[in-house]
Amino acid sequence: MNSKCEILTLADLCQYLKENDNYLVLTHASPDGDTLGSAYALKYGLKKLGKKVQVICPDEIPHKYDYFIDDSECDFIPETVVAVDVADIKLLGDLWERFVGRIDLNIDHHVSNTHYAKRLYLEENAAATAESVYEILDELGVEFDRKIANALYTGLSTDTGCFKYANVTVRTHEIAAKLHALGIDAADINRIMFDTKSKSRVKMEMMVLNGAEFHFDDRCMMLAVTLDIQKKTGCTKSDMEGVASMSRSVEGVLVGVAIKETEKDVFKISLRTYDPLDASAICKKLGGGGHKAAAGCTVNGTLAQAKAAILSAIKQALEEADAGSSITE
Ligand SMILES: [Mn+2]
Repeated sequence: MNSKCEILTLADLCQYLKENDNYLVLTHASPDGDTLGSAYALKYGLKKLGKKVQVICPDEIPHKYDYFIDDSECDFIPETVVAVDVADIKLLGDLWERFVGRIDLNIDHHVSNTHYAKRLYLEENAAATAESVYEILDELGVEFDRKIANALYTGLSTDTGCFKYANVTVRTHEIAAKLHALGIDAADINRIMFDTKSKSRVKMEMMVLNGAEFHFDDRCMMLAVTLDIQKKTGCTKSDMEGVASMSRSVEGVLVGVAIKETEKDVFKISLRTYDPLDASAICKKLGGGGHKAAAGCTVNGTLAQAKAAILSAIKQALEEADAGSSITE
């Protein structure tokens, strides 16, 4: 935690954005709809105010986001570095060492934010960083257009599982309604984001579900996407998004776990939890973090060791939850 990190109000933030220029906007690695939608909406909005802005993503951007990505006019030397939807400097992936101590501003909504930037605008109750970016551009007096609206709607929709998750608030719907009014392609966006799968993804799901494990009276469902499965099905990094959410459809499951082998003996673990479990608290025990209902961590070792580590953290959380409920009953 950086004590020198200045916490900004919306007014401070807007002042800062007006006073500075030549922005470099960074997304997190393994980009999702929120980090990309927020970054590009911020870019298009600031450009309308006459600023120069370019976005850099540490990884290749999946083609499914093409409808709101425009990387033209990037010929300038960046001065002000902004990270959006990036809770920890290490989530910049291969770029993190280059930007350590050099992030001027961080706009985020993760409770686990590590305050690594010089300035932070953090709205922990926002369902998506895109909600904050909407408010910021509105406060700056930016005239919204369809391109901005498509980017922001993508952020809202993807971080809320198509407006289904517990993080959705009245404000989420209000902002979505305002974006709708700008003529966005909501149905097309949601089909691309939620209903369209590659054949490799379908094959991967079949293999992963075949090996599904249930623990703790079937309250925990665990799925593993090993390197072997990835090789056999040809699934890409973006094909592996949202595996943990597959647990949502299984009756009685309180915690869904997806274990992805990213390289030999390195496992990226994603958790989805339902009340009263706190995914961020469980992942924190293994050095990770995130949101209450969705979080992650990385474990090194064998697959068996990775499974044992996360199961032990979950077991403890379930025991604590059981103890808590017996007190209140
Ligand atoms: Mn987000």
